[in-house]
Amino acid sequence: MRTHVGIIGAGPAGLMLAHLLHRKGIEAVVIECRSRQEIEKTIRAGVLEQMTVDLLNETGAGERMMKMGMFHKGIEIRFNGKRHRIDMHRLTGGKNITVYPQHEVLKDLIAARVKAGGEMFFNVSDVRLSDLDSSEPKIHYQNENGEREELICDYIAGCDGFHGPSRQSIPQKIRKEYQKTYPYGWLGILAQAPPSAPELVYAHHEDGFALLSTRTPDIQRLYLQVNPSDSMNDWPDERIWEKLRLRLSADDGWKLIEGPIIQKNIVSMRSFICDPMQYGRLFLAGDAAHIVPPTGAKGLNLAMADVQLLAKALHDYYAAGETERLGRYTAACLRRVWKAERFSWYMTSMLHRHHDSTPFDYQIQLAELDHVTTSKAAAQSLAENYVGLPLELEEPSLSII
Ligand code: RFL
Ligand code: PHB
Repeated sequence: MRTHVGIIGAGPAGLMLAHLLHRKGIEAVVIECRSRQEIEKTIRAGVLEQMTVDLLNETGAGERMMKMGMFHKGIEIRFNGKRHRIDMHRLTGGKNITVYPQHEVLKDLIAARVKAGGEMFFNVSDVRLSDLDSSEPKIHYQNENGEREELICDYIAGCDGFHGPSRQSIPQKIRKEYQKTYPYGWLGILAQAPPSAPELVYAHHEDGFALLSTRTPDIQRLYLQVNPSDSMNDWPDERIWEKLRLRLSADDGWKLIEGPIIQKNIVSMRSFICDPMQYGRLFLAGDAAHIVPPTGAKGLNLAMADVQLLAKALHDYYAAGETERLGRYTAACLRRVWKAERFSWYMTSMLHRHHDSTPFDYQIQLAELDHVTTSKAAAQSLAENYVGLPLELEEPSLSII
């Protein structure tokens, strides 16, 4: 089989890339190791930046999001029993965030791909990449019937997440990897209960971090800081509610609305960057190239930003034989990715409880929380990062603030 762009992975990065390429008349084949059904029900991200929302709308995939999504103009930061609202809309000149679950975005993008008649193969296995530094890079895999396939491409997009084979296909001596693992995990739950608050609440408490998010008018999404080595057996439902009540408590009598827990899992927290994001004719996008801890709500949004740049660069090549933008892909992505890494690390450090921190460190952390909730400049910086930094397609020759 032959195609222009072989895409490994049907997550946000792979599916959005296929969608953008189709709209530019560039042929692509998507291969995915999981089933469509599994992809469409895996619970992950919830927060979309304005730029992601605009991209879905501009490319005709935003209709359900505009009906079902929840548009938030601010977030709340809670600590020492006090509630502080960051008015992102006002602080950023009118930008919002949208809460719309990742698996719903994936349903919309899969539906768009099916409608476009684009090729997409689920349940593949044993995926390998070869000839990356030639003009005919190849993807070898086993299809869902157990037959070996070879996909000959002009370019390969490695959109296969953190554990996929694409990044590992870049020779180790060329890859520089930066990483940080955090000494805590997040226990995430879905609870059948109406929203306890109109906006997201990020709570710092001496006992640990908690986050109140939402999904639908009847379902809440909540997270708790836990030990990364904890298992679900350590967290019976009653213990989860007890900790959520404690960590989200406020002096003004605010009440957490509780309900049956319908899903729960624990994820680890890490920051990771692979530089370069390109080798020969392989281009990495999304979690395959970089991971952020979820506190800044940036992972899916970064994946969407990468593939916008990649689609534009591939369009330059197919429309005009121009490869300059493909050559600048790593630099263009990583400049913004590092800023999102910084912000995600900042939110994580500011909001979690570090059990080995000294009393001095802890007071500094509280001072940071106090500063960001009382200084307009600090709140504005948080807001502009949270709603998403602009996607700079060109390198500025002169920066003026
Ligand atoms: P994905 O979503 O991991 O998709 C990769 C796809 O590749 C497939 N794959 C393979 N396919 C073929 N062959 C192989 N050998 C393959 N190996 C893997 C996988 O099955 C999968 O379908 O990566 P992508 O597209 O880069 O998207 C990244 C996002 O999924 C991720 O960054 C976000 O979920 C992160 N994230 C959040 N991001 C946000 O922007 N806003 C949020 O509010 C937010 N909240 C979160 C999050 C991630 C979380 N977890 C679970 C880590 C909250 C949580 C709890
Ligand atoms: C979510 O709703 O899943 C969510 C919200 C905010 C975050 C991370 C995840 O920072």
